[in-house]
Amino acid sequence: MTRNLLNLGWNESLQQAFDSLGEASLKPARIARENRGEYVAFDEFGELRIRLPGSYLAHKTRHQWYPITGDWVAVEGEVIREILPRRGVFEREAAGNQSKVQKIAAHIDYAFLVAGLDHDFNPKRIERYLSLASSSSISPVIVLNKADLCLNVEEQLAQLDSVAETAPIHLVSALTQEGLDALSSYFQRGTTIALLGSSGAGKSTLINALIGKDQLNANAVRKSDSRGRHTTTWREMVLMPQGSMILDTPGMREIQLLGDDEGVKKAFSDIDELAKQCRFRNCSHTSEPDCSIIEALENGTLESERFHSYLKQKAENRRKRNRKGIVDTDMANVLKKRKRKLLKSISVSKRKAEKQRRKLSRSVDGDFGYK
Ligand SMILES: Nc1nc2c(ncn2[C@@H]2O[C@H](COP(=O)(O)OP(=O)(O)OP(=O)(O)O)[C@@H](O)[C@H]2O)c(=O)[nH]1
Ligand SMILES: [Mg+2]
Ligand SMILES: [Zn+2]
Repeated sequence: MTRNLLNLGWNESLQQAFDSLGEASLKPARIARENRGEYVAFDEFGELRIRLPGSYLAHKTRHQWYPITGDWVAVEGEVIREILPRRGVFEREAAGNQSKVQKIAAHIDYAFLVAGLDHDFNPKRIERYLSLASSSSISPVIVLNKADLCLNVEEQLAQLDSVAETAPIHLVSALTQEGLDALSSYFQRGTTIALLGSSGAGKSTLINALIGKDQLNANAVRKSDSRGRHTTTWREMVLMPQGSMILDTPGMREIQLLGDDEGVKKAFSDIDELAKQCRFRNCSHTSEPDCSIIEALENGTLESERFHSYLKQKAENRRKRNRKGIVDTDMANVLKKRKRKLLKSISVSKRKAEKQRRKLSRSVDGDFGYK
């Protein structure tokens, strides 16, 4: 095992799996990024571009598996021949389909759940990320970023009491570098760390601070609500100077976390439970008698802020659904118009051509007439 391979996360069990392939022409490589059907990978000599064999691409549906970021593969030249057995797979529910899981990355040791201590701070969301990350053999670590912006850290930390038992919590600032030293214990040679968290939490900034140069793009958040701009658009693994790998991921869109009313129900299960106890099934929780939500709001068991964000999320979903409808009909109209225009231009050019032809034949006749 060479030093370089060890830095990439190569280990004894991968070596054994690789040896059992028994092909002298194969070499191990680790996938750092997918790029339009190609893969950017690292091997012991550096970066290389690899791809799936042609036969594979021709029969897409026949194959059950595809390489994902973080995968170890056996390559022959530039062609991927095998994917080595995976461990530490990070997966999540596929967008819009709760019953399907989508594999995001493989061979992950730690998942850093990055949350900004600005307006974006949301303990429920952290819990949800935690449940995503702790489904496999990955150790979750909560990284509360932007400590420099937060005056009431104690208050925020108190809200995380319930999750503190399942994951260590680190307070950092990617901007001032405060608290970054404590993270270095995770960066031992050969470990792979994936960063998760909403857009604008500062994942890319944090990686840049950790590797000590601006390798990844970062972008300002909206001032009004600290929402990010989805700056990172692909998953990308970077080699750290200490000999470990770090994976930057795009902030998941709210729609993927709480994409539909099912998602809202999951994230706000307490409110959902309460609503079930209202006298009326279609209770609007505004003025109805025997409304358990109004009751809970009054006696303080339900925080009005939480109920507010529940309503906001539901309204947001409704708006998204509507907008989709409008966009769809808009698109249909545009297409119709375009088609009409196209037909018109065809008939115009046909007419023009006919005119041209007649003119031409006339002038040719004329020519003959002169001779
Ligand atoms: N004050 C302060 N700002 C920070 C800190 N970390 C990041 N930021 C800022 O937060 C903004 C968003 O940072 P990014 O690193 O782009 O966030 P991201 O999580 O990678 O976002 P996506 O790529 O969209 O998922 C940038 O303007 C950063 O400068 C911090 O510790 N303190
Ligand atoms: Mg980013
Ligand atoms: Zn009610």
